[in-house]
Amino acid sequence: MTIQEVALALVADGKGILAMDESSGTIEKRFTALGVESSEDTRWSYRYSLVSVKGLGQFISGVILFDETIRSKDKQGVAFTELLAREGILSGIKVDMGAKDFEGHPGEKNTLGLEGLPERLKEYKELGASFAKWRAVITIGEGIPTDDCIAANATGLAKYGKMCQDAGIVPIIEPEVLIDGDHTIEKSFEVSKKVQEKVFEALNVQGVALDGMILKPSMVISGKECAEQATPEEVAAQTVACLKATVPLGVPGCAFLSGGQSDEQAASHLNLMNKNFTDVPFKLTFSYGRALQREAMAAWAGKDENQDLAREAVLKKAKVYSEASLGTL
Ligand code: 5MM
Repeated sequence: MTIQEVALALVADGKGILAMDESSGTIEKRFTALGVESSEDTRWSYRYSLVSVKGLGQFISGVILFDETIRSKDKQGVAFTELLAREGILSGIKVDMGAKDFEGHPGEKNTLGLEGLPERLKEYKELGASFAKWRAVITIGEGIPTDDCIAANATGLAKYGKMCQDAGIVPIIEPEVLIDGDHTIEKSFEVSKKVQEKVFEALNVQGVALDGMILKPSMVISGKECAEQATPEEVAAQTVACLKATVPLGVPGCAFLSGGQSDEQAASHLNLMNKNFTDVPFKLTFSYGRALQREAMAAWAGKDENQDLAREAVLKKAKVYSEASLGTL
């Protein structure tokens, strides 16, 4: 498949992406919250359940894996990527090395991982990856984000994007504006718009082909601690307005992250966008991590015998978000 075909397939009607690319630290945090130890065995048990769901391919176009998982196999020696392929699901890989403290800029992060990336991409392609993901993190707070932080993260995303396309891999470009803080939805709009504009400027400078990439944005939403929370209709309207103002023609689609929203919010916001705005020139779908996995992980609860419960839970959630991506929920 060409990168253009992969990008289109990722945002095919009624389909979205399952993000299960938690780094070692993040998966440990999630397991610990359930009282489960994070070991190679427990991670395998949980993640095996997610890649072996019969019927998942009806709702999920691609799954983002972590380095450990893209190398994993089932008990018969079949690679996880092959199990996914049998369901018609594309495999993706997280390639950033994490958001690190941005020197000289207290409270801000810059995502690293460009060093040696072309070699890693080559290996991941051989392992079955057709797309990749890199997440940049922007925090809203007193005097932040700074222009320096936005520029550094936009450049990182764009350089990663170009390296991916040169390797025949579709880059998912993820500039996450965090929901943490007491900012208003207006502030979220202002920052998201600026960040997305700078990201597309940087993508242009690096020569990233717009039809061979997917944007993974956060929604325009009130900060978690904001006293006055915007309504779901406002979130949908502001998010669509922001993307229409920043996403150039040619980008096949945007696949949102859930970013700490509840499952219900993640479903209703996406549904309202697709129901109320039918003139958007690109697809609006999901690339959820927590909103797809929360119930599945709780159902699994560290026990192999609960794998079927995890499978049922993730399938159920995938169907809900699939309907939301069509605006028919
Ligand atoms: C699944 O988590 C991904 C990796 O995060 P870390 O590098 O922090 O371990 C993360 O990038 C995820 O893909 C996105 O944030 C979307 O997940 P949510 O939970 O926000 O929908």
